[in-house]
Amino acid sequence: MPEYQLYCFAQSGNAYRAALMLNLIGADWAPVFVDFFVKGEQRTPEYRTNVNEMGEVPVLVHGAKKLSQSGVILTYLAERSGQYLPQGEDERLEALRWIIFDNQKVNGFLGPYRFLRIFAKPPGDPKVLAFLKGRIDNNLAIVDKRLAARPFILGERPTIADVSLVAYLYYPAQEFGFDIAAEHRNIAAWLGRMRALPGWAHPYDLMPGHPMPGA
Ligand SMILES: N[C@@H](CCC(=O)N[C@@H](CS)C(=O)NCC(=O)O)C(=O)O
Repeated sequence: MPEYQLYCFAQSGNAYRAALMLNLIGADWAPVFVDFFVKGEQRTPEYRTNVNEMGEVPVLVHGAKKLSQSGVILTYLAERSGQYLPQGEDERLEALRWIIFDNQKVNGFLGPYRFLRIFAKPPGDPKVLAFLKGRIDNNLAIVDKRLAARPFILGERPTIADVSLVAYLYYPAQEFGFDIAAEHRNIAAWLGRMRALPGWAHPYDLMPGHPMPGA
């Protein structure tokens, strides 16, 4: 059995953070498919009792440990492997600051926006989508500005702050209805730098469930 198991599915950018990190550190891991779209498995009482009381992916299993929240998983893997690890108190706090901003305001809006656009039946209310799009544009611009002055979020080296922030950014532009890389040149260059890291793989190649049945 592989050392790590990751509950995930291909369309989840939240899970991609953890899957990508496992690949980047060269971990021995295997995905455990969660049928989010057809069975809503993450909402079942069994899942909430046995896997994650929060009813979410990703969940990382490592021996007796079962971790959820991608920021926690990234921290755990960075500390265990010594890779993508922020160094010293200032960097640790800075990484946490960007991971929280990402979870709440960057990919935290981008994920639901894409979900409401292409997966929800019926699709989301246009007013809700317009609200989210305004926040997304604003927050991506903040990340783009940050990356104008440095190659990675904390500086010269990639850390878990970068692995967190790429969550939804490699999914195809047509899934969002706008092209993030074309609209944000510094983000585009940074996504290229992240893509060049040994172990990088696209979310649709890394996690099971793509294409969706019937798609
Ligand atoms: N902040 C969490 C977000 C996790 C999350 O929202 N995952 C979604 C899938 S992309 C989920 O499982 N949602 C449960 C549901 O909608 O029922 C993290 O970073 O791990």
